[in-house]
Amino acid sequence: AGAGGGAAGKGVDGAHGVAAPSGQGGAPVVRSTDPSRPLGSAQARQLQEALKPDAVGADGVGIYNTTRVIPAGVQVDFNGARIKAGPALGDGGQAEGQKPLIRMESGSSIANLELSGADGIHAMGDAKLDRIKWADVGEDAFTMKGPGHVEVTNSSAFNASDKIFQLNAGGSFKLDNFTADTFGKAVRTNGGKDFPIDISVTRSSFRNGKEAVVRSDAAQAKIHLAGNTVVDTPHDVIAPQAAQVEGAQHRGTKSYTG
Ligand code: ADA
Ligand code: CA
Ligand code: CA
Repeated sequence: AGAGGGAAGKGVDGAHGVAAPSGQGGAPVVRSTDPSRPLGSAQARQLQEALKPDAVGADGVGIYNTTRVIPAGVQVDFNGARIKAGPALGDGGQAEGQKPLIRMESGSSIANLELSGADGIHAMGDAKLDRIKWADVGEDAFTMKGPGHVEVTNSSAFNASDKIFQLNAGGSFKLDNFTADTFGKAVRTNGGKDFPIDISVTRSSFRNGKEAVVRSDAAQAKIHLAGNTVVDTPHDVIAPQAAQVEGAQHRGTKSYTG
Protein backbone atom coordinates (compact mmCIF):
# COMPACT_ATOMS: atom_id res chain seq x y z
CA ALA A 1 0.00 0.00 0.00
CA GLY A 2 1.18 3.48 -0.76
CA ALA A 3 1.40 6.33 1.67
CA GLY A 4 -1.68 7.50 3.44
CA GLY A 5 -3.93 4.67 2.29
CA GLY A 6 -7.40 4.45 3.78
CA ALA A 7 -6.02 2.93 6.93
CA ALA A 8 -3.49 5.67 7.54
CA GLY A 9 -2.42 5.53 11.12
CA LYS A 10 -1.51 8.31 13.44
CA GLY A 11 1.40 10.44 12.48
CA VAL A 12 4.09 10.68 15.06
CA ASP A 13 6.48 13.48 15.88
CA GLY A 14 4.40 16.40 14.71
CA ALA A 15 6.25 16.26 11.38
CA HIS A 16 4.55 13.00 10.42
CA GLY A 17 7.74 11.02 10.67
CA VAL A 18 9.39 8.38 12.74
CA ALA A 19 12.55 9.71 14.30
CA ALA A 20 15.73 7.73 14.81
CA PRO A 21 15.48 5.75 18.02
CA SER A 22 17.68 7.30 20.68
CA GLY A 23 21.16 5.85 20.77
CA GLN A 24 20.98 4.99 17.04
CA GLY A 25 21.59 8.38 15.52
CA GLY A 26 21.64 8.31 11.76
CA ALA A 27 18.73 5.93 11.24
CA PRO A 28 16.60 7.00 8.26
CA VAL A 29 13.55 9.17 8.83
CA VAL A 30 10.54 7.94 6.86
CA ARG A 31 7.61 10.21 6.01
CA SER A 32 4.72 10.57 3.64
CA THR A 33 5.32 12.89 0.68
CA ASP A 34 1.89 14.35 1.55
CA PRO A 35 1.80 15.75 5.10
CA SER A 36 -2.00 15.71 5.07
CA ARG A 37 -1.90 11.92 4.71
CA PRO A 38 0.75 10.70 7.14
CA LEU A 39 2.11 7.17 7.03
CA GLY A 40 0.88 4.68 9.54
CA SER A 41 3.51 4.40 12.25
CA ALA A 42 3.70 0.61 11.76
CA GLN A 43 4.45 1.04 8.06
CA ALA A 44 6.99 3.75 8.79
CA ARG A 45 8.79 1.64 11.39
CA GLN A 46 8.80 -1.42 9.11
CA LEU A 47 10.38 0.57 6.29
CA GLN A 48 12.87 2.21 8.63
CA GLU A 49 13.87 -1.29 9.76
CA ALA A 50 14.15 -2.55 6.16
CA LEU A 51 16.50 0.30 5.27
CA LYS A 52 19.07 -0.65 7.88
CA PRO A 53 22.21 -2.15 6.33
CA ASP A 54 22.81 -5.91 6.41
CA ALA A 55 26.26 -5.31 7.85
CA VAL A 56 28.55 -2.40 8.66
CA GLY A 57 32.21 -2.47 7.66
CA ALA A 58 35.10 -1.36 9.83
CA ASP A 59 35.07 1.90 7.84
CA GLY A 60 31.52 2.56 9.09
CA VAL A 61 29.99 2.09 5.62
CA GLY A 62 26.84 -0.05 5.60
CA ILE A 63 26.34 -2.89 3.14
CA TYR A 64 23.16 -3.74 1.23
CA ASN A 65 23.00 -7.30 -0.11
CA THR A 66 19.46 -6.86 -1.45
CA THR A 67 17.67 -4.01 -3.20
CA ARG A 68 15.68 -1.76 -0.85
CA VAL A 69 12.36 -0.42 -2.18
CA ILE A 70 11.04 3.08 -1.45
CA PRO A 71 7.26 2.85 -1.87
CA ALA A 72 5.14 5.36 -3.80
CA GLY A 73 4.22 8.37 -1.70
CA VAL A 74 7.11 7.92 0.72
CA GLN A 75 10.08 10.18 1.33
CA VAL A 76 13.14 8.97 3.14
CA ASP A 77 15.80 11.17 4.72
CA PHE A 78 18.75 8.83 5.18
CA ASN A 79 20.29 11.18 7.71
CA GLY A 80 23.72 11.07 6.11
CA ALA A 81 23.95 7.26 6.01
CA ARG A 82 26.74 5.74 3.91
CA ILE A 83 26.07 2.46 2.13
CA LYS A 84 27.70 0.34 -0.53
CA ALA A 85 26.59 -2.63 -2.58
CA GLY A 86 27.51 -6.10 -1.39
CA PRO A 87 28.66 -8.65 -4.00
CA ALA A 88 25.14 -10.12 -4.36
CA LEU A 89 24.04 -6.88 -6.10
CA GLY A 90 27.00 -6.79 -8.49
CA ASP A 91 30.68 -5.92 -8.51
CA GLY A 92 30.23 -2.37 -9.80
CA GLY A 93 32.14 -3.14 -13.01
CA GLN A 94 30.73 -2.57 -16.49
CA ALA A 95 28.69 -5.78 -16.81
CA GLU A 96 24.98 -5.14 -17.45
CA GLY A 97 22.28 -6.74 -15.34
CA GLN A 98 23.57 -5.68 -11.92
CA LYS A 99 21.01 -4.83 -9.29
CA PRO A 100 20.36 -1.43 -7.72
CA LEU A 101 20.89 -0.69 -4.05
CA ILE A 102 17.61 1.24 -4.06
CA ARG A 103 14.48 1.04 -6.22
CA MET A 104 12.28 4.13 -6.04
CA GLU A 105 8.64 3.44 -6.88
CA SER A 106 6.94 6.24 -8.82
CA GLY A 107 6.24 9.23 -6.58
CA SER A 108 8.91 8.66 -3.96
CA SER A 109 11.81 10.78 -2.80
CA ILE A 110 15.10 10.28 -1.02
CA ALA A 111 17.60 12.64 0.58
CA ASN A 112 20.89 12.84 2.39
CA LEU A 113 22.58 9.57 1.44
CA GLU A 114 26.03 8.50 0.28
CA LEU A 115 26.20 5.29 -1.77
CA SER A 116 28.56 3.30 -3.97
CA GLY A 117 28.57 0.39 -6.35
CA ALA A 118 26.44 -2.07 -8.38
CA ASP A 119 23.66 -0.39 -10.43
CA GLY A 120 23.10 2.49 -8.03
CA ILE A 121 19.49 3.69 -7.86
CA HIS A 122 16.58 2.76 -10.17
CA ALA A 123 13.53 5.01 -10.46
CA MET A 124 10.34 3.49 -11.87
CA GLY A 125 8.64 6.86 -12.55
CA ASP A 126 8.45 10.24 -10.82
CA ALA A 127 11.28 10.68 -8.34
CA LYS A 128 13.06 13.38 -6.34
CA LEU A 129 16.60 12.97 -5.08
CA ASP A 130 18.28 15.60 -2.93
CA ARG A 131 21.75 15.64 -1.34
CA ILE A 132 22.76 12.25 -2.76
CA LYS A 133 26.47 11.50 -3.14
CA TRP A 134 27.58 8.61 -5.32
CA ALA A 135 31.07 8.30 -3.82
CA ASP A 136 32.19 5.53 -6.20
CA VAL A 137 29.77 4.92 -9.09
CA GLY A 138 29.22 1.30 -10.11
CA GLU A 139 27.99 0.23 -13.59
CA ASP A 140 26.11 3.52 -13.51
CA ALA A 141 24.68 5.71 -10.74
CA PHE A 142 20.99 6.08 -11.54
CA THR A 143 18.54 4.75 -14.13
CA MET A 144 15.13 6.02 -15.24
CA LYS A 145 13.45 2.64 -15.77
CA GLY A 146 9.95 3.97 -16.48
CA PRO A 147 8.49 7.20 -17.82
CA GLY A 148 8.28 10.06 -15.35
CA HIS A 149 9.64 13.32 -14.07
CA VAL A 150 12.88 13.10 -12.16
CA GLU A 151 14.68 15.85 -10.22
CA VAL A 152 18.16 15.49 -8.76
CA THR A 153 19.30 18.45 -6.64
CA ASN A 154 22.38 19.34 -4.58
CA SER A 155 24.09 16.04 -5.37
CA SER A 156 27.41 14.67 -6.64
CA ALA A 157 28.99 11.61 -8.28
CA PHE A 158 32.56 10.45 -8.54
CA ASN A 159 34.66 7.84 -10.30
CA ALA A 160 32.21 6.57 -12.94
CA SER A 161 33.83 4.28 -15.51
CA ASP A 162 31.22 5.42 -18.06
CA LYS A 163 27.73 6.77 -17.29
CA ILE A 164 26.30 8.51 -14.27
CA PHE A 165 22.61 9.03 -15.19
CA GLN A 166 21.11 6.50 -17.62
CA LEU A 167 17.73 7.58 -19.04
CA ASN A 168 15.89 4.58 -20.50
CA ALA A 169 12.38 6.09 -20.57
CA GLY A 170 10.74 9.36 -21.54
CA GLY A 171 9.54 12.32 -19.54
CA SER A 172 11.88 14.80 -17.95
CA PHE A 173 15.17 14.79 -16.11
CA LYS A 174 16.36 17.84 -14.17
CA LEU A 175 19.80 18.10 -12.66
CA ASP A 176 20.57 21.19 -10.57
CA ASN A 177 23.59 22.05 -8.42
CA PHE A 178 25.40 18.80 -9.25
CA THR A 179 29.11 18.05 -9.09
CA ALA A 180 30.74 15.27 -11.13
CA ASP A 181 34.38 14.27 -11.37
CA THR A 182 35.57 11.41 -13.59
CA PHE A 183 32.95 9.95 -15.91
CA GLY A 184 32.29 9.03 -19.56
CA LYS A 185 28.89 10.70 -19.98
CA ALA A 186 27.16 12.35 -17.04
CA VAL A 187 23.72 11.97 -18.64
CA ARG A 188 23.01 9.35 -21.33
CA THR A 189 19.73 8.54 -23.02
CA ASN A 190 19.45 4.88 -23.95
CA GLY A 191 21.85 4.13 -26.80
CA GLY A 192 20.30 3.89 -30.27
CA LYS A 193 16.80 4.82 -29.02
CA ASP A 194 14.62 7.79 -29.92
CA PHE A 195 11.97 8.92 -27.45
CA PRO A 196 10.78 12.27 -26.09
CA ILE A 197 12.78 13.44 -23.10
CA ASP A 198 13.40 16.93 -21.67
CA ILE A 199 16.80 17.19 -20.04
CA SER A 200 17.85 20.21 -18.00
CA VAL A 201 21.29 20.61 -16.44
CA THR A 202 21.87 23.80 -14.46
CA ARG A 203 24.33 25.34 -12.00
CA SER A 204 26.49 22.23 -12.05
CA SER A 205 30.17 21.40 -12.35
CA PHE A 206 31.71 18.64 -14.48
CA ARG A 207 35.38 17.68 -14.50
CA ASN A 208 37.34 14.94 -16.23
CA GLY A 209 34.66 13.63 -18.58
CA LYS A 210 35.78 11.31 -21.38
CA GLU A 211 32.93 12.24 -23.76
CA ALA A 212 30.19 14.65 -22.73
CA VAL A 213 27.95 16.05 -20.05
CA VAL A 214 24.90 14.88 -22.04
CA ARG A 215 24.92 12.30 -24.82
CA SER A 216 21.74 11.32 -26.64
CA ASP A 217 20.76 9.44 -29.78
CA ALA A 218 17.19 10.77 -29.52
CA ALA A 219 16.12 13.25 -32.18
CA GLN A 220 13.14 13.98 -29.92
CA ALA A 221 15.35 15.05 -27.02
CA LYS A 222 15.21 18.62 -25.75
CA ILE A 223 18.34 19.56 -23.86
CA HIS A 224 18.77 22.76 -21.83
CA LEU A 225 22.05 23.75 -20.20
CA ALA A 226 22.67 26.88 -18.12
CA GLY A 227 25.16 28.10 -15.58
CA ASN A 228 27.45 25.05 -15.68
CA THR A 229 31.22 24.74 -15.39
CA VAL A 230 32.67 22.10 -17.71
CA VAL A 231 36.39 21.33 -17.40
CA ASP A 232 38.53 18.70 -19.15
CA THR A 233 35.49 17.27 -20.96
CA PRO A 234 35.40 17.47 -24.78
CA HIS A 235 31.67 18.14 -25.27
CA ASP A 236 28.84 19.48 -23.20
CA VAL A 237 26.27 17.92 -25.56
CA ILE A 238 26.52 15.12 -28.11
CA ALA A 239 23.14 14.77 -29.82
CA PRO A 240 21.56 14.37 -33.26
CA GLN A 241 21.24 17.62 -35.27
CA ALA A 242 17.44 17.34 -34.98
CA ALA A 243 17.50 17.44 -31.19
CA GLN A 244 16.60 20.82 -29.65
CA VAL A 245 19.61 21.97 -27.69
CA GLU A 246 20.07 25.26 -25.87
CA GLY A 247 23.00 26.57 -23.93
CA ALA A 248 25.62 24.18 -25.38
CA GLN A 249 29.08 25.63 -25.99
CA HIS A 250 30.84 22.54 -27.32
CA ARG A 251 28.23 20.49 -29.13
CA GLY A 252 29.19 17.39 -31.06
CA THR A 253 27.59 14.50 -32.90
CA LYS A 254 28.43 10.82 -32.68
CA SER A 255 26.50 7.91 -34.10
CA TYR A 256 25.63 4.94 -31.99
CA THR A 257 27.60 1.88 -32.92
CA GLY A 258 26.72 -0.45 -30.02
C1 ADA B 1 23.60 -0.01 -21.74
C2 ADA B 1 22.72 -0.99 -22.49
C3 ADA B 1 21.27 -0.64 -22.27
C4 ADA B 1 20.95 -0.56 -20.77
C5 ADA B 1 21.88 0.43 -20.15
C6 ADA B 1 21.67 0.48 -18.64
O1 ADA B 1 23.54 1.23 -22.35
O2 ADA B 1 23.01 -0.95 -23.87
O3 ADA B 1 20.44 -1.62 -22.86
O4 ADA B 1 21.11 -1.81 -20.16
O5 ADA B 1 23.23 0.08 -20.38
O6 ADA B 1 20.53 0.73 -18.23
O7 ADA B 1 22.64 0.31 -17.91
CA1 CA C 1 24.83 0.25 -18.70
CA1 CA D 1 23.03 0.18 -15.58
